[in-house]
Amino acid sequence: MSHHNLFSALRAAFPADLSSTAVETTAPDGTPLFYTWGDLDRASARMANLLASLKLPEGSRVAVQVEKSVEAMVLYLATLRAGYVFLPLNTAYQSAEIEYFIGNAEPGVVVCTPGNFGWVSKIAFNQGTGHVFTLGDDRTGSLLERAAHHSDVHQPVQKSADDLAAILYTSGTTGRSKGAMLTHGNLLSNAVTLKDYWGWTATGGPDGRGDVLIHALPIFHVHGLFVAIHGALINGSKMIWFAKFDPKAVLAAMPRATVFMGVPTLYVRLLAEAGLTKDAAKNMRLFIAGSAPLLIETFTEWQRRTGHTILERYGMSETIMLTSNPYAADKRHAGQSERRGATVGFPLPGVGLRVVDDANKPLPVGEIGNIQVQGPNVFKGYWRMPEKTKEEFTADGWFKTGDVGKVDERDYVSIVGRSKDLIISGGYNVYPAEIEGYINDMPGVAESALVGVPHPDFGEVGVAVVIAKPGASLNPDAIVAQLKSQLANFKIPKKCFVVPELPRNTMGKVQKNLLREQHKGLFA
Ligand code: MCA
Ligand code: AMP
Repeated sequence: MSHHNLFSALRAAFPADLSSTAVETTAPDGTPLFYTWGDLDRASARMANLLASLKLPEGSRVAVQVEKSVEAMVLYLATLRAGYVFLPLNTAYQSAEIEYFIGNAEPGVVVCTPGNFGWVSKIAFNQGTGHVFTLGDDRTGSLLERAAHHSDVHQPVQKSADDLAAILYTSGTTGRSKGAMLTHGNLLSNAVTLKDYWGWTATGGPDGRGDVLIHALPIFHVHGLFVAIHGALINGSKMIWFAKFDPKAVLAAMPRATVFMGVPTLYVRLLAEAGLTKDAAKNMRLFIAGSAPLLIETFTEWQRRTGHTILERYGMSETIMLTSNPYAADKRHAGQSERRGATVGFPLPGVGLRVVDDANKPLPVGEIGNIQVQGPNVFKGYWRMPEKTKEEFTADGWFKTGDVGKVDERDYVSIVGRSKDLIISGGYNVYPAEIEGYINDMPGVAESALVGVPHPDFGEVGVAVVIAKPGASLNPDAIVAQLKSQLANFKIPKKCFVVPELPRNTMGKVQKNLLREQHKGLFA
């Protein structure tokens, strides 16, 4: 390949027969839809030609907040193809959140749902964005109308491995979200590594045409957008595509599929289905979990019910995938092939991982410390935050993950905690500092603390503990109601308490561990 545009690598893996089905899905009205590989190629060419016609400056960002659809994936491919930078946004984000992202990233193009055009376009035009298109989940909107006027042939723009392909916002422990800049080289190297490590096969499988992926995750984060979509495309594998996760629909698709990827909550919800049996899962080759810790109970119960051992892996927005349990015997680690629950496996080929103390000194096997990583998958830095980027790397070039863990004598990595104050709820990250900031701004609030407590469905959820100013009286329901009007729904604390004081250590620091302990049984 003469250039490093990720789209070109994905396109090169499309099967020779472009008339075969690449994606099978259902329209919002229930109509079955089939997209061939040729459809993906032509539709992404049309959109890429539309983007090219806008004459945007090189490196322009295309910010996208739309419902999941195959056209939304095509927009991602078209952005790569046209050489611009894709910036996906969670559909749950509300106006203040969107205003920040658009203000910070200064996209040249914004694509939103038809229903949100009013408020999103106002924010975008106010911040200097030149073009706002709409895209509905039912193939409506100005993006497709405009793209239809363009040619369905397009030559992918030349890109070097170091050129930006995407920016993924990931919240900071203090202050606002940071845009993790991922390059064509980061994404491609990780996709190629995973294709091999997870044993993707282009032949065999249920219809004689290789692996078939059940895609049931949102496409605005690493897991659904990169790991899943790249995984299928770079192997020329068909996807059975769901706009929303529905355990019954996923179960029904298993006999026609071979690979499934999910956050732990999806596995918990599938386990609640009586139809999840060895027979239902007998055509499946591989179940992959990540984005949050998979409880050993879920791992074991899955084994018992389906006969399959979930492969758990670990990654971050800044690094894409870092470690994985083995799919097959791993020669780098004495041929071990065991997928071990409560571990995230081995560093992927090409990824360096070390566990260090607070002075960045590597720790011996089995000792718990800070996880640091390096490799071709590690991002280029935070968008327009050189100082923050510098802080997150050691002087000798290791990225500080903020995760705490250990490597055992068999080389398996386990994550045992986080040094960053972060709650992972159903696979979405909630940064306490952000929510506390909103609560602290409310009239009558002196201070607040948000802590994560165990939850049977979401793994972990946020609980807010609030202190009133002297003389003020606060209503916990009113606090939650106000947060709901300001923030994405998954960030809303599932419970709020107003109490006289917060536990503090001798330095005056709030002891969140005590609050966590106090409330750990709330949802048991
Ligand atoms: C929905 N709700 C949640 C969450 N999702 N609350 C807490 N945490 C959540 N994750 C709440 C809503 O606020 C709402 O509450 C109620 O549940 C129903 O909302 P709905 O949207 O209908 O929920 P759902 O469709 O059942 O969604 C649950 C879900 C979803 C399918 C588990 O959260 C999901 O798709 N999670 C996957 C996230 C993901 O892909 N993460 C990968 C990140 P109310 O009614 O009160 O408003 S990538 C990553 O982390 C790294 C790099 C990696 O390693 O992969
Ligand atoms: P994000 O900011 O969305 O990229 O989330 C990345 C974080 O998710 C990591 O730093 C980990 O804390 C967490 N994570 C991802 N995969 C796993 C896993 N398999 N086990 C535990 N934590 C995980």
